[in-house]
Amino acid sequence: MRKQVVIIGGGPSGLLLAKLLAQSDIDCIVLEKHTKQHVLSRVRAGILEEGSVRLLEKAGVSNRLHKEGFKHDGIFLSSKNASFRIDFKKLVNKCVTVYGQTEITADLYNSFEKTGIIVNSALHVALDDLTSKNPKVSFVHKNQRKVVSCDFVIGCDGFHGVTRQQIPNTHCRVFERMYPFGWLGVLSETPPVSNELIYVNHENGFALASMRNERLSRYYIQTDIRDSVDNWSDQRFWDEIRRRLPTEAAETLITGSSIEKSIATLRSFVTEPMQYGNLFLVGDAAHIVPPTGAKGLNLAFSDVYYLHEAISTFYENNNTALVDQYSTLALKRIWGAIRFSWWMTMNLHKFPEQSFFDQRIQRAELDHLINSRNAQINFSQNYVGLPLK
Ligand code: FAS
Ligand code: PHB
Repeated sequence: MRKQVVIIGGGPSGLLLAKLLAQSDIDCIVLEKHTKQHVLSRVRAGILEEGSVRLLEKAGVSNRLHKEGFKHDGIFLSSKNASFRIDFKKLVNKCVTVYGQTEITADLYNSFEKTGIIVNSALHVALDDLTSKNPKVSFVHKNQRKVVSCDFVIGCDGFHGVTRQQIPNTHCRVFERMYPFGWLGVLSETPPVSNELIYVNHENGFALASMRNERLSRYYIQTDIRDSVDNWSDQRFWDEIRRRLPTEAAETLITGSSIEKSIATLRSFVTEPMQYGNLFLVGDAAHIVPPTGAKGLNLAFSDVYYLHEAISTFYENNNTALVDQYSTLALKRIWGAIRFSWWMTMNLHKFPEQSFFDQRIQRAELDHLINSRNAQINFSQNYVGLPLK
């Protein structure tokens, strides 16, 4: 088989890139190791920056998003039971949209129906000749081994995928920080406790009240890094998040059975560069942020924006400038989001063995944000999404 572009990974970044490339009449294929049902069973991100919404509109998959998504003009920060609202609309005239990653992935899958572009259950993907002009990707599908030669191989296979491993250690450098705690996330068919997100810095640890729609709530609490979902009955979870939420929210919290419950580890991770020969890394395959800043999915989409621009320019004008510059361009914005996600994580969580000095610095950081309009403008610019250009 011959394709212009082979994309490894049928998560949100792989599907969105394939959609945009197909719109540019670029012949591509997506190789996803799991079934569509498995991919759509994941519950992950919930917040879209304006740039991500524009990109989904450009891809022609934003109808349901505009019908069912919720625009949010601000968020609440709560510490020592006092809540403070940061008004993005007033400060930077922008907003974010609440619309689950699961729904985005479903909208993208549905837009590919019967095109044959997405191959699910594509197993044992292997890459060869990445530094040649004719890289090859082999995989097993329905017990048949297939080989695709192409111009570009795109790694959209997430943090645990195979593509990042193809870059020799001599050609890349990893920057990583693990955080000494996890996030226990619960999805429940209950009305959200607030009409905007509440981020909580509490003496027991971080908490976040979010949502998917008027009937579906998403909550998170910071847990010990060694904790297990088995230790958390629904009742224990609701009792703890009620302790951490500000009084008014705690008193109006409506609880119910969890329909999804999982613990995610938190890390900051970047691999540089994000390309090797004709292999290009996108999204979680290249970088990971702690979900505190709601950046993971949005960063994956900004990589898609840069790479689609680069590849479509290459085929239109036989110009490799943007392709050669992809990693440099993408990393500038990535490090801005890595910094913001790190800052939010460092100042909203309880760190084991935190010194009194560090506790006071956390308080001083939050006080500065609450008392400085410039700090709120800077916070808002980061939360709604840094410019793509
Ligand atoms: P993904 O990991 O979504 O997709 C990669 C795809 O590649 C998967 O479908 C996988 O099956 C496939 N794949 C892997 N190896 C393969 C192989 N060898 N061959 C073929 N296919 C292969 N972000 C937020 O903004 N907010 C959040 O609250 C949030 N919560 C998260 C919770 C969890 C538990 C996790 C893991 C991530 C969370 N994220 C969150 C980040 C998340 O949303 C990612 O940023 C987003 O999924 C990135 O999308 P992709 O880069 O497409 O990677
Ligand atoms: C979510 O709704 O899943 C969510 C929202 C904001 C975050 C992280 C997760 O920072």
